[in-house]
Amino acid sequence: MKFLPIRPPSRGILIKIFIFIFIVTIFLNTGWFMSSSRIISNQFKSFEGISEQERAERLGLDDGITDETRRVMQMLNITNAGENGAPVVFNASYNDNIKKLDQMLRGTYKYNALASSMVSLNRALPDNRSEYCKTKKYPKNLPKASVVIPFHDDDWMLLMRNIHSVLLRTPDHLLEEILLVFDYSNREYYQEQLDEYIKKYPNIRLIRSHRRQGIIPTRILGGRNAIGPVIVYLDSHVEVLPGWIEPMLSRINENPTVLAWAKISGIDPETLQVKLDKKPGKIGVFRWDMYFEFMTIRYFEGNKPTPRFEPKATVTMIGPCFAIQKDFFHQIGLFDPDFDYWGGEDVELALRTWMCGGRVELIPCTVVAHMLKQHTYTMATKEKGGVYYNHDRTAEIWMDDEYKKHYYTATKRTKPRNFGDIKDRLELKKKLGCKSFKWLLENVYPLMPIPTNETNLTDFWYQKRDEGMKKMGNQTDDDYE
Ligand SMILES: *[C@@H]1O[C@H](CO)[C@@H](O)[C@H](O)[C@H]1NC(C)=O
Ligand SMILES: *[C@@H]1O[C@H](CO)[C@@H](O)[C@H](O)[C@H]1NC(C)=O
Ligand SMILES: *[C@@H]1O[C@H](CO)[C@@H](O)[C@H](O)[C@H]1NC(C)=O
Ligand SMILES: *[C@@H]1O[C@H](CO)[C@@H](O)[C@H](O)[C@H]1NC(C)=O
Ligand SMILES: *[C@@H]1O[C@H](CO)[C@@H](O)[C@H](O)[C@H]1NC(C)=O
Ligand SMILES: *[C@@H]1O[C@H](CO)[C@@H](O)[C@H](O)[C@H]1NC(C)=O
Ligand SMILES: [Mn+2]
Repeated sequence: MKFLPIRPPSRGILIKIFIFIFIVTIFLNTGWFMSSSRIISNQFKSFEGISEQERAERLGLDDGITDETRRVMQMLNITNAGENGAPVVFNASYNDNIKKLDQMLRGTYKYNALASSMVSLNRALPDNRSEYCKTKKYPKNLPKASVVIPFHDDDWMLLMRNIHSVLLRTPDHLLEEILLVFDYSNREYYQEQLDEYIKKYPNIRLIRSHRRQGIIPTRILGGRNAIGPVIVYLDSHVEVLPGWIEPMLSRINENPTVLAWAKISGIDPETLQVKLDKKPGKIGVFRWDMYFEFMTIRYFEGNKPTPRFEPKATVTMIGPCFAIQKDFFHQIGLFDPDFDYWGGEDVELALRTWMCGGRVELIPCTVVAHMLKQHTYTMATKEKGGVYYNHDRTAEIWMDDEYKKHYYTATKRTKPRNFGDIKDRLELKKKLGCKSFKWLLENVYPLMPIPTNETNLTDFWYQKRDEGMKKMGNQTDDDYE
C-alpha cells in the first residue's frame, strides 16, 4: 500500500484560505453593514409628497450595502439588486469564493442571505394597492404607534431593511417609536454595532433580554415597555408597504377593541422578490387541532359580503403584522405568559380577543411583505414542548368541555400532556366575564364543522369546507380584486 506524502500547503493556498476566512468573518460580523453613503434611486413618492429617496436622505438612512458586497455584486454583474421588489438572481458557482460564501450563508441563515446583503435597505417596493386603498382618506389625527419588533438570529440586512421600511413609510406623527426587543442572539453585529446604529435615531429604542426566551415572552416584554397608545407587532423578517399603518390605526381609532391584522404578502427566501397582488387577502380560522388555516373571503362571508377592501371580521390571524390598542391589550392579558417559545399564540390571542369583548379584523388596505423561511433556532423547551403545550393550554383555558374533547380527538390524544398551571388565566377569564367557546362558534365561526363522538377527524375540516364551498358554487377569491 502506498502512502501519499503529506505536503505543507503552498503559500498560494494559504493566502486563498486566509482571504476566504477574512470575507466570511466580515460577512458574519462587523463589516456586514459598514455604512456606505450610496442610496439607490427610488422612484416612488412617499406620503410627504417627496420621493422615498429624498426621505431616506432626510433621515440619513444609508443603503447598508458593504464594500465587500459591492465587490461581489460587481463580479456577478448585479446592479440595483431587488429594487422595486424584483428578484435577485445570480449564479454563485461563477467564482469559488462566492460559491463558498453563498453556501456558508445559506447554512447559517437557511435563506439566501447573500442576496439579502445585496438589496438596499431603502429599496423601493411597488405601490400595488387597489385604487380603493390608494385613494381612501383617513383622519389626520390618529393614535400613535409603538412598532414592536422582536428579533433573534436573522441577518443584519434583513432586520435593518424592515426598520428602514417602517421609517420610510410611516408618517412621523403616527410613529411614537420603533421598539426593538432583542431575544438573545450570539450574532456579534447585534452588540455594540446595533447600539451605535440606533443612537442616530431618537425614536428607535432597544431593550435586551439576556437570555433567549422565544417570540412569546419577547412580545410580552415589548408589550410591557411600549410607550405609544397602539402597539404594532412586526416579525423581524418583514418589509412594510406604502400606506401600511393608517388603515390599522384608523380602525383602532374607531373601535379600540379591534385587533387589526394586516394582509400578508410574501418575500421570496431565495430571491428576496416581493410578490404582491391587488386582492383583499384571506380570512383566518382554525381547525379542531388548533392550527391556523386561511379561508376565502367569499366562502367565509357567504351571503353577507362586506365591501371588498373594508375591514373584515376574521376568526384568527397570524403574527407577521398586527396592531392592538395598548390598554385593551393589557386589559385582556397580553399574551399567555406561560406559553413556550413559539406556536399557537396568535390563535390564542384571537380567541381571547373575541371571547373577552373585542373583535379581530383583517385590514385589506394594510399590506406587509413577510419572508416565510425555515427556522434555524430553538422552538421548544424540553419541559414544555413548544406548540403542543401552547395548544393544550389554549384548549384547557378557552374551550368548554363539550368542545375540548374534539381538540384531543383531532390531535389523536385522549389525555392532555403537561399544560402547566392555568389558574391565573382562568381567573382572568372570569374577571373579564369572557363569553363561552360555544358563543364563539355560533357568532364568529359558524362554519366550523361540529363533529359527533364517532366522527373520524382526519381530513374532516377540509371535507366539510370543500362540501360547503361546492354548495356555494365553488367560488374562489381569484378574481376578487
Ligand atoms: C460580467 O460581465 C463581464 C463583461 O461583460 C463578463 O466578462 C463576465 O463573464 C460577466 N460575469 C458574469 C458572472 O456574468
Ligand atoms: C453557473 O456557473 C457555472 C460556472 O461558470 C456553470 O458551470 C453553471 O452551468 C452555471 N449554472 C447556471 C444555472 O447557469
Ligand atoms: C400587482 O398586482 C397585480 C394584480 O393582482 C399582479 O398581477 C402583479 O403581479 C402585482 N405586481 C407585483 C409587483 O407584485
Ligand atoms: C359523547 O361522549 C361523551 C363522553 O366522552 C358522552 O358523555 C356523550 O354522551 C357522548 N355523546 C353521544 C351523542 O354519544
Ligand atoms: C380516518 O380517515 C383517514 C382518511 O380520511 C383514514 O386514513 C383513517 O384510517 C381513518 N381512521 C379510522 C379509525 O377509520
Ligand atoms: C365544484 O367542484 C367540484 C370538484 O372540485 C365539482 O365536482 C363540482 O361539480 C363543482 N360544483 C359547482 C357548482 O361548480
Ligand atoms: Mn415570521
